[in-house]
Amino acid sequence: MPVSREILWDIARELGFTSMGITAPNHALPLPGTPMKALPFEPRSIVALVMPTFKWADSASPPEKAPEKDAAEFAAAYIGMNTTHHKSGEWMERVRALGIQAERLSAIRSKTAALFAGLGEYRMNTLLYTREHGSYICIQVFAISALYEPDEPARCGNPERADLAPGCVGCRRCVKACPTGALDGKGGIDVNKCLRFHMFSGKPTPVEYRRLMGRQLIGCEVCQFVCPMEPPTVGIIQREDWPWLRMENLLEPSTETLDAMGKAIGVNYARLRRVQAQTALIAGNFCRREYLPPLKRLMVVNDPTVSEHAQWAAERIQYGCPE
Ligand code: B12
Ligand code: SF4
Ligand code: SF4
Repeated sequence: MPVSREILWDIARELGFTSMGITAPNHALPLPGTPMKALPFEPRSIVALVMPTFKWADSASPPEKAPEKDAAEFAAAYIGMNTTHHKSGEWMERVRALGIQAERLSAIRSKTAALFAGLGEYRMNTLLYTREHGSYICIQVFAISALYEPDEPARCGNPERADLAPGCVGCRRCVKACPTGALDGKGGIDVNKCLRFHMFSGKPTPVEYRRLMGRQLIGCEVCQFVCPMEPPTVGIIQREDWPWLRMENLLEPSTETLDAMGKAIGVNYARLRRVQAQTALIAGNFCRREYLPPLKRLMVVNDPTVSEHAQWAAERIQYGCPE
């Protein structure tokens, strides 16, 4: 007996997904420069699942405004993205248990697949907007061996260049608000200018962007939270006083700190040297002399990004802080 589409959706809904769309395998396009993973079966449908993420209740402050609290900061969306990753893994296992082969596709263009699966529209900040949750979503895409009727694509005739959704052309709030001018005002982005691109990249952040990192450990959402098209239904969560976010724990994190971080935002971020590299920039932005001893130790670790960031931070604290 073939498994109906409704059954796949029932499983997704039970796990917390708010939409599911289906498109044809030719709309699963590889990320530029990334070869497509060979699948152990012939994919007959592509399934895109969407789960809402979060905004902080007190709304994200622009990263350059370093507050008094002695802790780093991160975009609340990463909590939701971590949950979505785990829940979509559960979805895959339950679909497999029905006799359908399924594989997660991480190295494909998720927004394009979701556009073709009719799940949302493309806006000038380069994000996909769903009706219910705007761009505060996480998309997960799977290839499956069962054949289903594809959904109607939403405004996406050309996979290389989606049409911009109405309302975007005259607004430009995201373009004006981006601290680095990364958005080109036509729907494209210069990733080398995007702050998020430099966080946790493993490479030194260009000097001109280091102060703009403020106390942000991971994520930038300036071009999202200024957008008037974000619906009020976006999930709101309260910040907590997480010990793993405190500077005293982040500069030289213990295994417990990294474990707690991994549980909250995903193990792929809880990597010692990546954490230290970003935290060194934050320490420089806090401009507190008490960070000099750990920064001096980081200056001599065997990681060129960590040591360069630590050197920059130490010099700033010693000679360049505002009065
Ligand atoms: C690499 C990457 C980044 C890079 C580059 C982002 C970018 N906009 O290219 C960096 C590190 C900067 C980044 C940042 C963020 N990211 Co990111 N990222 C990715 C990743 C892994 C690949 C994206 C990519 O390179 N696609 C390649 C392009 C060619 O494919 P595409 O994006 O599908 O293609 C569409 C557009 O490029 C468009 N297009 C291309 N050129 C042009 C030109 C014009 C004029 C027009 C109109 C359209 C257009 O047409 C295509 C649609 O058909 C995806 C996950 C994935 N596997 O797709 C997440 C993903 C896009 N990121 C996501 C998120 C949430 C973010 C952040 C908000 C996280 C944060 N809070 O910091 C920021 C937002 C920054 C921003 N404004 O984009 C979500 C987006 C959800 C959504 N609502 O769209 C994704 C889908 C992850 C997920 N699992 O949900 N990200
Ligand atoms: S801020 Fe304005 S231009 Fe930018 S994505 Fe939102 S509606 Fe479009
Ligand atoms: S994520 Fe931040 S730096 Fe990147 S485009 Fe948006 S506002 Fe600009």
